[in-house]
Amino acid sequence: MFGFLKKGLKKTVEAIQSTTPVKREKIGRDELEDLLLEADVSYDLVEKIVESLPETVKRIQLYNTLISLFMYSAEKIEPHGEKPFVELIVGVNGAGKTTTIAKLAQRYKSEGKTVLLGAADTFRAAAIEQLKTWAEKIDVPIVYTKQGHDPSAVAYDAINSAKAKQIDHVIIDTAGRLHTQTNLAEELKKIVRVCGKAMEGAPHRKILILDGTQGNSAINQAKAFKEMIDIDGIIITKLDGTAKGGALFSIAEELKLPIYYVGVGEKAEDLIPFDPKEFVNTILDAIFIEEEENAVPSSGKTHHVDLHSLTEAQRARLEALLDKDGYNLLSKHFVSERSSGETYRLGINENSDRIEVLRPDGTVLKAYKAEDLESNG
Ligand SMILES: Nc1nc2c(ncn2[C@@H]2O[C@H](COP(=O)(O)OP(=O)(O)OP(=O)(O)O)[C@@H](O)[C@H]2O)c(=O)[nH]1
Ligand SMILES: [Mg+2]
Repeated sequence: MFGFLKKGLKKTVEAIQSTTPVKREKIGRDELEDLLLEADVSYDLVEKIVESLPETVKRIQLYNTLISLFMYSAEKIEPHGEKPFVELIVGVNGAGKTTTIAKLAQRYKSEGKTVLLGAADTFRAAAIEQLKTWAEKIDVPIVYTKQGHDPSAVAYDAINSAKAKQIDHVIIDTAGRLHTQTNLAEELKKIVRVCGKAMEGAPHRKILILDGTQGNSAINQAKAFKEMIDIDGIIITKLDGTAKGGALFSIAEELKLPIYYVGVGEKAEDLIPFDPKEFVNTILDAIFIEEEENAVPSSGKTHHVDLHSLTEAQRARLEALLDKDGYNLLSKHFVSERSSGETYRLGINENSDRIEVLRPDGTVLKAYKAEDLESNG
């Protein structure tokens, strides 16, 4: 598995190494800034990242900062209960929707699950044909209709057919573009509604497919889809063909959505579950000589809470304290103030053993004692 993502990130790693040809134990902040920009991490996020780091940065420090950007990747929706588990696939033209559907189907099949596809991109005849070809190739049933017919009807029939046959997974393709954006929004909303009529709770996951070669420019597009229908998570395609892998940091941070998988090629097996740790370590391996290191575990006592390795309960407690004071926890390193919309850095003061909300100039806005995270009240 590890080599697989490494292959997908080859171009991104090369871009980083062109900026930083020699691996080292520590890296200067300016150089770090350059290489993050080179990997297509958005400018704003690069600023936030380096702001939270010392003049010279060690691997573990950068690891902790980068990994915290993926905190939303922990929230996964898995199949449970009634069959089928319905997934609706959306995204702009050419993002890789149809190919990704084939990859997902292949994956579920290899896990011993049954799959049915719904060809609800009825806008283009070629789209239906393309999905049919994939269905034949990986040998799964497909529900489709003629070009121009109602895509919601396809979704409805696909779910009902799967219910009757006790099929585990339904994956529904959709059009990336219609005559207008409003048409597209209305159509997607209708498909979602109709899925819910065919089966309560469906679609269980609404997945947005983003073209990785677009880097950061995919973010605005993603926001548009998020407004149309409530997206649950993202799959990023074509990571193999781009040096813009760093955009995943900005995508995760901006959209606050989990990244389920990444596409690393055109074949049905070229889809890998996104593992934030592996992703961050692959990037760090291009910069640092040190071997993979994980966050230092907290001692478990109230003495010294390491912000980077808070337990679930501690994090929830910190979140509640911040919430009460008008802050939203964005990641382990950043909070935003609800009233002003300002973003502040979160840090641990090793001397006073307090967790602090810091202004850009380093002055303390608010502080929480480490032991407060241990109490229940
Ligand atoms: N290299 C590479 N190519 C990919 C990947 N995913 C998709 N593609 C290619 O991207 C192109 C577009 O993929 P499609 O799956 O047809 O995209 P789509 O979103 O369904 O497009 P429309 O149906 O036109 O909206 C195809 O040539 C795919 O082979 C990937 O992970 N890596
Ligand atoms: Mg398609």
